[in-house]
Amino acid sequence: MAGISAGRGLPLLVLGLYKAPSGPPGSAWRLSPPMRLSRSAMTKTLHILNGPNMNLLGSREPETYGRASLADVEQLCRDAAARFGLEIKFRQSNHEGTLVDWIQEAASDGACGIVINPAGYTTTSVAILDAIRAVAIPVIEVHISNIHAREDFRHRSYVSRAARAVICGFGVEGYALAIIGLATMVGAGVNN
Ligand code: DHK
Repeated sequence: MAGISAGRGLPLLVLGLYKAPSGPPGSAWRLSPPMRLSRSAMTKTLHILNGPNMNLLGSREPETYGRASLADVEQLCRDAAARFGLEIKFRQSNHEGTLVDWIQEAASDGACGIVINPAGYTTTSVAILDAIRAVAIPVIEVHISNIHAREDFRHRSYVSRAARAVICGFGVEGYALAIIGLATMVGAGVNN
């Protein structure tokens, strides 16, 4: 059951994301920061984004990431979200810019939240941090492993500076925990 659509395809002016200049001619056009949709414009779709190498889950370093495949994680997320009457859009990319595009798309689609495992981009991507800051929807950062018990370079996350919450070390179950937390944050009721 989706809410009112965010009006994808409509000019930003119609969506109310742009403010016309009120000053004298030549004054700059302003973007109303950040991209904000009213609660009624939010859909019941949660976007779940996975970063580089997550496509190899199940065969990749199983002692660290376990044996569940990404398809297993998708099913786990679908089941967890369904308990709150939420749909999911589940995606993975090895490319930073694609992840940035998907964060922006989640906002323009009126997603009620994003769960992201930025994987290797966690500790390097200012672009992903900026994208999260540019959208007004709650973002939960998830890591399968306990990044703080691992190498030092994994400890400092750019994404954590903008995420509403961070979950790590619970294995793939962390995705379900993130969905429960996010559903609670956005006030979705339990279905069963
Ligand atoms: C996954 C990765 O690919 C690593 O780069 C992160 C994270 C940890 C995870 O635990 O899910 O450091």
